[in-house]
Amino acid sequence: MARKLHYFNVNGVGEPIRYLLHYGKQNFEDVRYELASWPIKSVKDSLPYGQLPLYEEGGRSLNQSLAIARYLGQQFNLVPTDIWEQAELDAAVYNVYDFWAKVLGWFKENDVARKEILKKEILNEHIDFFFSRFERDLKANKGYFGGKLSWADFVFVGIVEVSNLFFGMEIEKKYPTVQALIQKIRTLPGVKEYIATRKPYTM
Ligand SMILES: N[C@@H](CCC(=O)N[C@@H](CS)C(=O)NCC(=O)O)C(=O)O
Repeated sequence: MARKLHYFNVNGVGEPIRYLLHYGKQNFEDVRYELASWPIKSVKDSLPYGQLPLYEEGGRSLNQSLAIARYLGQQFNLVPTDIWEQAELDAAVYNVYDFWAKVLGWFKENDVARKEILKKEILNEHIDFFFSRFERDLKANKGYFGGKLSWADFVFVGIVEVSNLFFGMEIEKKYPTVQALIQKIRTLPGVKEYIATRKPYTM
């Protein structure tokens, strides 16, 4: 079954999908677009909502990073069978994306003064608000969002990594359980080899 992931040559919301595909030992075409040459009109116009990532499998395609990650999670035994537990993991990734929305707000801001204010808010308030809660939830669940490895852990680590790159920091330093989860994901079979061979991302 031919698989293809279209995303930018960055580690944003598409990187957890790459991790999942490598963890699942899947051959896939990792199609990467350079941000500097975006938009490529013919590609953008062909996307259902004009944005990446787009995942293709067996002649069908799917947009929305979380839908793709959850779908792959199902394939690789990273989604629990209990529907309450599934919903808890959905909540976990939405919590992570609520943090990501703050980071994106900063990233997309063009006004220099306003951008600086948003950065200060993230560094002084939002990181502590969200990460003290992520730390609490992981601690209460054996170091994972769902008590054992799940697709939510992949999404979380991807978002921490890109946020770290944006702000030139290691957010996880103050949060040992978060730090441990990042290490666990980075050393998973498949993910570890992928990280060792990928080109380092820059801002
Ligand atoms: N909710 C979407 C958001 C996708 C999104 O924001 N994609 C950005 C890159 S991370 C994009 O395609 N930007 C280029 C554009 O909008 O032209 C998802 O999670 O997949």
